[in-house]
Amino acid sequence: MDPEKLKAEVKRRLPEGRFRHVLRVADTAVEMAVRFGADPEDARTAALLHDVAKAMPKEELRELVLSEGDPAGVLGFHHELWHAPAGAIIAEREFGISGGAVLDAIRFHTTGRAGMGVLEQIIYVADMTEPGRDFPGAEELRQESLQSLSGGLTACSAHTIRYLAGKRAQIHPETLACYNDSLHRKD
Ligand code: DGI
Ligand code: FE
Ligand code: FE
Repeated sequence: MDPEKLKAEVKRRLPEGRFRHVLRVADTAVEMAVRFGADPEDARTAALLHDVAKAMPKEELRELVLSEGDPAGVLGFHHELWHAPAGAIIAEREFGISGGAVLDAIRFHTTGRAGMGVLEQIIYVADMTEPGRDFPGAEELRQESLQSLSGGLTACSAHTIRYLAGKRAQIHPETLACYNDSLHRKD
């Protein structure tokens, strides 16, 4: 789909602030795609759609995820995790996206997972390091991600795990698997 049409359709589905985050993730992901050798147009498409389900009511998200049988097992975890697999389903069914890598990048952008492809890693890291992110430590994550993609992946997943453990939140097994896997990647 033409990026301008895609943007207009995503804008319609999201509050203004969330839409601006999506645009910053797209710019960051395109830059990273050029640097780390992914297709920039796939990076833009995946980034523009990564949070497409973010504003949907919880019950609709549950129904969508259930319609595919919840293969990643997110429904037993915090509902914050549901918009990622739901977004991949919407990207496929409503936006006609068929590239498996783009759909996987959307599907795993919140938890990550072991064995992520380059595009998946880029969307995961770009989401946490886009220039609007101003949580403590965000600048360090940006610096690490400029140096290496696997270093950025380790830094971002470690940050998320610390943050979740700090508030005694449950950590999804794929979030931990993403961190463990990132440690023995080389790029
Ligand atoms: O949608 P965004 O806000 O742009 O970012 P996101 O989709 O990466 O993450 C949404 C939230 O999900 C974020 O606050 C961190 C949280 N999260 C990531 N992994 C886990 C998690 N929350 C729980 N409970 N468990 C996880 O494993
Ligand atoms: Fe998200
Ligand atoms: Fe996001």
